[in-house]
Amino acid sequence: MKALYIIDIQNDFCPGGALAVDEGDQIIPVVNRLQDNFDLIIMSQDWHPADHGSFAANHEGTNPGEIIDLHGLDQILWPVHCVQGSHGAEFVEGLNTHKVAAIFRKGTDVTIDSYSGFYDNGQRASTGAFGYLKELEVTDLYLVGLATDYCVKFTAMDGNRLGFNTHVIQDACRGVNLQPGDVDRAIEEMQAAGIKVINSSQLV
Ligand code: VGL
Ligand code: ZN
Repeated sequence: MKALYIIDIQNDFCPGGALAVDEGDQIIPVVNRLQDNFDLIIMSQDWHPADHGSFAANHEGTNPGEIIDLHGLDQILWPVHCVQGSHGAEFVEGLNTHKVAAIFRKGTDVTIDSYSGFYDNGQRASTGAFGYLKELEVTDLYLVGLATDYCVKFTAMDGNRLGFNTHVIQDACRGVNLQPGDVDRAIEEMQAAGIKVINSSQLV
């Protein structure tokens, strides 16, 4: 059984949003087309309380992009984004969500960030996605969405470690590139771990 996991295709990660990813909106037609290949589709949603510890605005004298120690973990500070109930946290309007069976929210604990759609950055709390996919006997995991060098990469690394035959569909992802080359390095890191980085044309 194979599953498609759509990562964080939310307004704040698209052009005009608070943490806009370059060309983030361009993956939407690709992701919509891809969905025909899957009988099981799930999504993640970055879903932060307004006082979340990953927001620079919540740490006096800091700016987005700086790294702080957040309860023992290195934390990159971000602009305020994907606040629970806000427009920025909503899925992008053009994204087809009719076939989506479940949505897993992450980043809800103010004390820790959560890039992966499986576990928080301390690998402590689970989103529930692993148990859900396991129960449905999913063996093959396909990932698309935003952002390649953060949430897609962390979800792929966890999925791979959890034993799924993990694929990242590269042309259905875009990255932040906080430092030039971050996306290329993320792709290399995923491939080195045994994750298959493919193109959507290899599916359809
Ligand atoms: C993400 C930074 C902060 C992502 C989420 O979805 O890749 N990146 N929160
Ligand atoms: Zn976030």
